Amino acid sequence: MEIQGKKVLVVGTGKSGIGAASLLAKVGGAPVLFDSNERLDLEELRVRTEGIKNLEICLGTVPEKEKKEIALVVISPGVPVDAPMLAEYRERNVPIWGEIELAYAFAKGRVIAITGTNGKTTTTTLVGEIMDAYYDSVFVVGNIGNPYTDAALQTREDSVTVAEISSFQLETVHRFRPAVSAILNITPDHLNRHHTMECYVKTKERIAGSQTSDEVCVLNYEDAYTREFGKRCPAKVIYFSSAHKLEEGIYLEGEEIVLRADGEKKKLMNIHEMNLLGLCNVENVMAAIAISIAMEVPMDVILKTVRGFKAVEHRIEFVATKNGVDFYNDSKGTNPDAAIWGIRAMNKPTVLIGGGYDKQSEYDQWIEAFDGKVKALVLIGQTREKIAKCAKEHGVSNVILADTFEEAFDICVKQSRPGDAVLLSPACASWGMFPNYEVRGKMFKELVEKIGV
Ligand code: UMA
Repeated sequence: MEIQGKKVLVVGTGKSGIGAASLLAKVGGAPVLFDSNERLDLEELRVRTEGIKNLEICLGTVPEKEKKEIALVVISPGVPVDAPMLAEYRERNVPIWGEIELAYAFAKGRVIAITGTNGKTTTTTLVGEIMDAYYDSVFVVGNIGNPYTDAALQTREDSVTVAEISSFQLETVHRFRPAVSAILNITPDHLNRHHTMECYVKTKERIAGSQTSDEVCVLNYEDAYTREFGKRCPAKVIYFSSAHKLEEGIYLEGEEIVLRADGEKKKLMNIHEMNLLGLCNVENVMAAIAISIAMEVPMDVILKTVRGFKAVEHRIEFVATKNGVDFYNDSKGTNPDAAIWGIRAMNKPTVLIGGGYDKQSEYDQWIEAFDGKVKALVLIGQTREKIAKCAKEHGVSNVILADTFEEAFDICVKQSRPGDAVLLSPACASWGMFPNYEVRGKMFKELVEKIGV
């Protein structure tokens, strides 16, 4: 689509909206930056968008005169594709793109796109490091926190862009066609946004929607949804598995990660050579190896990078030992499934902080995974009563409600004894108490640092 001289409505004034407006201005479009929150500070927004030429900004509503001139709408990930404000543009057949689609339309080189309910950030970061060890021009973008639109115009024909892609971003991709895609797993999450599990699964599958047999899709053989998708995926499928010996693909045999290709079996590495905890990370590493093989990176480069790779911040991250108690920050455990991996990785009596924003999740499986390890469950946020009720139904007796994050932390310190662990792994998003999970995790780490000072 020709953008030159066209008016483009960019919805959302967060990182993605500003990145999209900036790209559009650079390629000769006329961006109109809009946010439905009319209470935003316009002056502050003008400062944040200072370098963007001829930018119009509207808050609250788009003026009628402006609406008629809009030739394209670009939405931020936080804007649902069924948002009522988009209906009139859809009726007029104005295309609605996500910022990923926009960035892709102007980017060069090959793209690796990684999605999944859990493990995306760790896998994206690891793949980014592997690509960086072998290729000259590498960009790591997307849901990880760097909008793709910020990097798109810097990419070259020989660039590799490693993109963490959320289901929110996949609602609005159309021609987006990665050289290698990956779906790590699909478990219930964001059902308030996608409404049904079926809809959530279909949205995830869009990552490979434009791929052909010339491209590759890496899938988890142990996840019923992704295994099934492999049968009808348009790309060439490479499976990884933590429980089955595959005829072709990468799998775990005892403690060894094994590659089987063209009938030949090769041991790649022992899982104790990794600096990462838990079976979920073994899966992330297997996916990263499969992606890197598809990107033609030599095996010695791949394995050297995997061996040197450390945990991503906020994902089962060891913070410190204070007074004999180990503190772990798993703020990225923003849904029950992610938090299951968090508690499974603990091998000591654990005081656990849970609760936060209500995404209408069910907590039974998470609480079942406590497996007698949780000596106290300290709950915060919108979901605290719902989780407390569920925990009591599952026989967890020591459940304590706190009003603030600081209060929850103090309770954890009082409840723990030398030899215990304190784990922040809330099974909920941070929204409502914090702007994002990073701020929540950083506050946890600051509170740990202050113990005994
Ligand atoms: N807004 C509207 N109309 C709406 C909804 C929102 O105008 O209907 C406005 C809000 O008032 C706000 C702005 O949109 O001013 C926020 O946009 P956004 O929520 O898309 O936030 P960004 O700062 O652009 O961040 C987004 C991703 N946010 C979400 O998906 C909610 C970030 O993922 C991502 O890092 C960033 O783009 C860069 O690509 C965060 C996230 O929580 C980390 N992701 C979810 C997750 O990982 O579970 C999917």
